[in-house]
Amino acid sequence: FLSEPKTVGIVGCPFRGGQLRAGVDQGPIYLVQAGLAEQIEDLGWKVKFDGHHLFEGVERELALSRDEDVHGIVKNPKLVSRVCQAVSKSVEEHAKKGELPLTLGGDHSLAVGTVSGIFSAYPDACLIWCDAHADINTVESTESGNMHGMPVSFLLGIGSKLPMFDWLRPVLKPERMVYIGLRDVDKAEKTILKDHGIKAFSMHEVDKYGIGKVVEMALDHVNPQRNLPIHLSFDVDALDPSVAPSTGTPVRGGLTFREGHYICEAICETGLLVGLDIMEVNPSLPNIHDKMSVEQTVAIGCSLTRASLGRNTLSCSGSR
Ligand code: B3U
Ligand code: MN
Ligand code: MN
Repeated sequence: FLSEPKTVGIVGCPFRGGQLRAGVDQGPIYLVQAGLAEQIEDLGWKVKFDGHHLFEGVERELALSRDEDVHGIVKNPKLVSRVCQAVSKSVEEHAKKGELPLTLGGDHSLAVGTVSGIFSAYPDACLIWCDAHADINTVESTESGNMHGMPVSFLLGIGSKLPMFDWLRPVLKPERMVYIGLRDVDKAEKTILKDHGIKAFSMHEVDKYGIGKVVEMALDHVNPQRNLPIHLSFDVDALDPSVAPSTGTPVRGGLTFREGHYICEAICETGLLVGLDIMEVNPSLPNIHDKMSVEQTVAIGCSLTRASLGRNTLSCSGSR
């Protein structure tokens, strides 16, 4: 699916409007500062990166948004919509040029943009969502009102539509996606998953079958012939907090370092990866003084990316 020379387009998204904690907007800046672009080049890719997205007026709007940008209990819907529309366009443009868009978050509400952008370029794509959370709350079911807990329902077109998301087509079908790593799913989300028959491999299945079998079963579900383009949306909180501590909503009992990397390597090996998100790296958590945690989490964001793009030719022989 990708053109030669193989090119990654970095879409840096310093955005935090889908949740309440400050700092997650610094994630992409830290990842790039850690040398991510050079690391990808070292793997033999051409890298396009002309600076992080400038979401103009975001800070001002976040300050205002407390009273003005709300829809019921949903927080910042206008802002999230505007940012996601810009991200969608940028991801779609990269994808249509045969480049692989790598989106650096930022909070996971951004995936409304990344996934819609990828599916505009590749309507038959499938989605692998690695996360502790299902992020599938609807406008009706959300208890927090935080949009990073809702992107999947928006992409599927379930729940009531918000007027500011007029631009968004429900590009995703329930059978075209699969989760890995779930362990903190709201009651209402469980009902949604069940009602829509969405396949999920929670940590229980990772323990039961091992990560190798889980990834194989996940791919068998969304990509049985191994011929469809894959988008991987990786929330670093899928990993155990001992591995990736600097994230806004850590949940214990997560993926080990190797399990997380194995998922990326196995997807890389298919040669079908067309889009990648590395989300929810928050360098100002758990606290600003905890430098080791931040370095460790940023380093993991980089190494998951390398694993997805072919850490070395031994572990990745994908040719497409
Ligand atoms: N399901 C909860 C919690 C949550 C979802 N995603 C994250 N946290 N990171 C919610 O707010 O919708
Ligand atoms: Mn998430
Ligand atoms: Mn999460």
